[in-house]
Amino acid sequence: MQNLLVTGGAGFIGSNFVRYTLAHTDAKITVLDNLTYAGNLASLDGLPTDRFSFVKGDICDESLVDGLVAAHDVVVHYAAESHNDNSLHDPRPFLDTNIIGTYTLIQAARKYQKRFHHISTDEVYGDLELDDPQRFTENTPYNPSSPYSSTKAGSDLLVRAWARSFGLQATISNCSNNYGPYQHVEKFIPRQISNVIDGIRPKLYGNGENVRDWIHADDHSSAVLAIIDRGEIGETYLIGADGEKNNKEVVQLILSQFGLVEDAFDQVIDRPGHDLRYAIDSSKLRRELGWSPQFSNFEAGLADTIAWYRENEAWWRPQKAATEAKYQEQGQ
Ligand code: NAD
Ligand code: TDX
Repeated sequence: MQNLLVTGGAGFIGSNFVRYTLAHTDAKITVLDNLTYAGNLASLDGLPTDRFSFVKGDICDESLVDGLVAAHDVVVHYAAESHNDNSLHDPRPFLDTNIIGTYTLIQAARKYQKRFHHISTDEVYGDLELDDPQRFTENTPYNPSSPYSSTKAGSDLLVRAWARSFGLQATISNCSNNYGPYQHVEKFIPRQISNVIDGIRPKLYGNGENVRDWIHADDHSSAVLAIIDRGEIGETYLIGADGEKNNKEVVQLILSQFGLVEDAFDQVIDRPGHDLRYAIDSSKLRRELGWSPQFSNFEAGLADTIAWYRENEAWWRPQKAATEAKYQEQGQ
């Protein structure tokens, strides 16, 4: 297979893709990541040195990006500022990394005529009513709500424009909420698991009716590999595993897996502009590329994830106190 340049490969989903791809293909991978608070080299421990290397650097650094893109066959672009709550308090890094960083990468991919895969989110489509029978498809109009999702939407549109105007050899995927090991404790599921481990009650924003469409990170990675391998240039693919659950149900599943009563959670201040529901129709990806998810049982995947956080406290412990202090300041 080929030489892949994976941006953001020290983050949650990027590191999953790196491990998954090294295990399932013979590709060589270089990770480009500037190790923000969300990047963690420990997520890439133990990978084969003859097939994997790491470069610490910023995707906005034109000369660094130019040299790296020139030296690889495919760019897989995961790097982003990824947390909605952070984007509501300090949007600027989201514009820099998500917009200017993507621009810098596609300029280089255009110059050297490299295959480019852009990782994005279902949040670009806005949200759905709880009882809406429609789910998001590749044709749903963009309608992002937060600084995070609007910068991701902007980055998608840049990639589309570069494909149309400059012939960039690009594909885009928009995936739903991922869960699994190595996710930062700022995010919903690891925050609640690590809270319960620490004897803190889980914190539910608002009434907990908001629905997210959960997919295991391994299934996201297998879908991205399928798109790189046999996706059609210029196309967008939605990735999802029919995993809709409301936040209260997820908290109650976590509590029950710890043997705690199901109302042992706190309701805290709601997120401003909080999207109500995401739901993905991934039939294009399944039909055209023959992809299907391997994790069909959310409870079982969640149990594995809980076991991982119990066994790998050394991985998340250094981030926990500062993350909770920040939430406490915000009343969350
Ligand atoms: P994450 O925050 O865990 O990881 C982001 C990584 O990018 C970190 O390693 C960070 O150090 C790196 N990074 C940030 N700014 C950078 C810069 N300027 N230069 C180089 N590296 C930089 O995020 P994640 O949850 O793994 O998300 C990865 C991608 O997947 C993002 O593009 C996100 O929008 C997308 N996505 C995430 C989800 C989800 O549920 N987490 C769902 C759909 C799509
Ligand atoms: O403590 C919490 N309590 C709570 O009720 C936190 C941290 C979150 N929530 C709610 C907000 C959301 O409805 O849980 C849901 C999930 O929250 P996040 O983990 O922050 O994810 P979300 O905002 O849905 O965005 C995620 O999925 C899409 C990723 O962070 C994005 O990067 C991805 O694009």
